[in-house]
Amino acid sequence: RDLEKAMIHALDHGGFALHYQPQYANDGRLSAFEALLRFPHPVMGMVSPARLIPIAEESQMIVALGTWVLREACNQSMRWQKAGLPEVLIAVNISAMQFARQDFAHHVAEILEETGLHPELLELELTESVMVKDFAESTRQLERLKRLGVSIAVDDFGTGYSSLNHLHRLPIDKLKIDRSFIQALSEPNGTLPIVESIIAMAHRMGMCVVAEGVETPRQMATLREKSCNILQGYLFSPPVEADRAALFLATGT
Ligand code: G
Ligand code: G
Ligand code: MN
Ligand code: NA
Repeated sequence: RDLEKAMIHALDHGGFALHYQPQYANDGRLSAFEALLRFPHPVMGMVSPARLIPIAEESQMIVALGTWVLREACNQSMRWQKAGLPEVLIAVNISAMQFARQDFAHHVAEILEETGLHPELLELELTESVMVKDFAESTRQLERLKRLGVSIAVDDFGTGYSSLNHLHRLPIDKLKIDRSFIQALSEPNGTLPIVESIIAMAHRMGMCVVAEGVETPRQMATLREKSCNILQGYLFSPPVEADRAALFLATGT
């Protein structure tokens, strides 16, 4: 495949990039950045990670690419710190195949050590299905990660098959409500009851809640009123380059 070849080349030649989308606390303060993979292809234009990740998983390239993403996100965070900017949490998406590897936690530890990033400043985003696939093994993996001091977020929450019975036994810090629930928030017979329930449940379990895909002031107002902890979406900012992100950091907004 042409795209696969281009990706292998890009991995060796600095052809990938990360963009950063800000997340804001309920009070409006900048709370984190989610790192998102970008592949500017000379002919195909920007290729979406939704296409890249499956190709990388099929070809085993995902391990090398995932390593690059983690290391680059950690290095970027350190560059911001060294430029005198305030510390900020950085969230990195982890694919099923990365998480399934026995040595994944060890690998994260190595990257933290190599880059010098404090583990408290790193968050790993995993989907529900990834977490509950092999429940016993996932539990061990998550516990190893928690021992390092990194935090764990469930990405696209509400769209998977996971039973709550499984989820409540895992060491999870945050639920990210899938954007499909946020988009239908204000519709008649919409998702407000579901979103309210997720927030209440998460809080009772001591978890923090992030709303993904917030696009309108009305969604923002509702989510704030319902005590959703963190908001992310185009209303605030799309994913941006590191230099733009630094400006957000400098002002705290
Ligand atoms: O950024 P965008 O909306 O195009 O992302 C599309 C999908 O790709 C999202 O589900 C997102 O979680 C995923 N994605 C983006 N960057 C990464 C990455 O670095 N690693 C993994 N595994 N998935 C990513
Ligand atoms: O699956 P995940 O939550 O990791 O997907 C993140 C992707 O969602 C980002 O790559 C970004 O491009 C996209 N995204 C971020 N904010 C919004 C939004 O407000 N609306 C929509 N439709 N997509 C968004
Ligand atoms: Mn995500
Ligand atoms: Na995702």
